[in-house]
Amino acid sequence: LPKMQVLDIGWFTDSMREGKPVDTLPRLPEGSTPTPVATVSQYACKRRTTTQNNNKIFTDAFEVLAESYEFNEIEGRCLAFRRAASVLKSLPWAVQRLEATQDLPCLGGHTKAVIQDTEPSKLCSFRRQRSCHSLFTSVFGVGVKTAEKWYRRGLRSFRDILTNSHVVFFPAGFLHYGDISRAVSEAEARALGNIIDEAVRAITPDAVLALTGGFRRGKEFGHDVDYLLTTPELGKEEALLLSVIDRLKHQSILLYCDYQASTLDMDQLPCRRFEAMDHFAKCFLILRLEAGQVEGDLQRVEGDSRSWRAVRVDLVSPPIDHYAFALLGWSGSRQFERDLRRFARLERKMLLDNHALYDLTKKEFLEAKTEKDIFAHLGLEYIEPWQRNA
Ligand code: DCT
Ligand code: MG
Repeated sequence: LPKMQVLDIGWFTDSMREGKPVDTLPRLPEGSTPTPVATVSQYACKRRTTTQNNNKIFTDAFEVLAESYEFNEIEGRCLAFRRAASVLKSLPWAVQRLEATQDLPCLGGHTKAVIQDTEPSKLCSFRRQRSCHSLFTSVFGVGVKTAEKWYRRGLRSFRDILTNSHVVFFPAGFLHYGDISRAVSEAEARALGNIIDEAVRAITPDAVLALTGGFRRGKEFGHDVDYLLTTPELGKEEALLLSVIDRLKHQSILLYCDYQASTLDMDQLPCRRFEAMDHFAKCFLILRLEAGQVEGDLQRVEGDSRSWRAVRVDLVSPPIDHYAFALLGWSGSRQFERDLRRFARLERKMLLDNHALYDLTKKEFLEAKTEKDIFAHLGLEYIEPWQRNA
């Protein structure tokens, strides 16, 4: 399909960003022929979604709403807007008129109302609430629940938080705040990859180090860099992770480390809760990255004369026999993972998580050495990592 002119509601998203009141939304032209829509699956794991988003105006608006519903614990609406955003992200064309969306899955009344005209006043108040939420969750270690608690207590700024005696806050979260709230570029991620790879090789030459998260999906920027680290020797992965952390510490590039030991217990699997953190040994790090190690410039504010910046890095160490599941789980996107699990459960009667795939009918775990094995068990066409930006 030819790429079409996007309906101009740029002023609408700009107003949201600037906090201006939004009174009316432009109506979509009436009486025009609907754009033909190829069959689009309701499951993100059956769609191919690259980083090129042709419907950013709409998906941004949906994501503002999804986030607000998440903060207010209205789960159904939150999910509905996330799914709708995800469907629009997968389209190789720009939505020009409402009628064009009529055959698309996951675009219900509420999402259409946003595209058309009914939700603006809500959007505006959501926007104000959201700016506080985003400010708070931008602090490393502060999640949705904590941000919402602070907001309900009437706290609106960092000053409010730091001066409120009832708030138990995390000093580590404010450590290098300026740096870690700034995006990480692909060049910076590559430089970090070289540093970690060098540390890993010095310890175990046959270790497996794999880039996951947004950068594996081809994103140009991310909020952190995610890696899986393991060894072919089963049971040695946790010791390897600890040695790597130790080496980074001795190189004086480890600025912060939150280590979580493995709590993996096969008897407790399969896990039915999607959002639960997996049980692998892992660490949430802040590393020091020198400008000289990066091709091009460091991402920093103008006037910053330091020769380095701090970057958030996650290192996860699954045992080698869980590697494929961990790789698939940590590669994201979150929406892609959510729908993989939903598809497995509803369409295949299987439970999938970051550790394993369990067949409820056969009552057995299905083995996988690669991601392709997992897609095959699920009877799904293989989707490349760069097509998982759902
Ligand atoms: N993930 C997971 N369990 C968690 C946290 C994350 O399985 N408790 C998965 C989902 C996505 C992936 O790991 C990476 O997480 P993020 O870094 O949060 O997402 P991202 O896609 O890499 O986004 P960004 O580019 O902003 O880092
Ligand atoms: Mg990431």
